Amino acid sequence: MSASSRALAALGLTAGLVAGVLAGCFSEREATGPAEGECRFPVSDDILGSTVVVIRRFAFGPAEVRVRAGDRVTWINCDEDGHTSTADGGEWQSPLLAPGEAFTQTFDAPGEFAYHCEPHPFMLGRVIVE
Ligand SMILES: [Cu+2]
Repeated sequence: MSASSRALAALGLTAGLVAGVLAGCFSEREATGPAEGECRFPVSDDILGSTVVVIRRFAFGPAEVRVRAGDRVTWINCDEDGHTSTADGGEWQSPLLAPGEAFTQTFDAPGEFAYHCEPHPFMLGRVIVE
């Protein structure tokens, strides 16, 4: 392994921990919350500063997040299947996220937004913008 690829691996681990910690901050401390440490994402401006929703085991975690107007929410797909973040009311639509892909949406106006996963309509979530 070259020095540069080792550096990239270390960066990926750090990003995974950042995402895990962020997700943990917003979880309800349930035993079923997203596990940490397995999912690695590159550090990006989109993820840093976002409220992170982890997609894992066909569920959004946490299923409900509260943000302030102007904030960003980033969904990261830590699952082994493709998923979307699709607003029930059409306010946003992510592409089909492959494992390891992320999608960021900025919420400018207050409101409550229910969303689901298009291929798996039983996957439900909610973003509350205050
Ligand atoms: Cu899905």
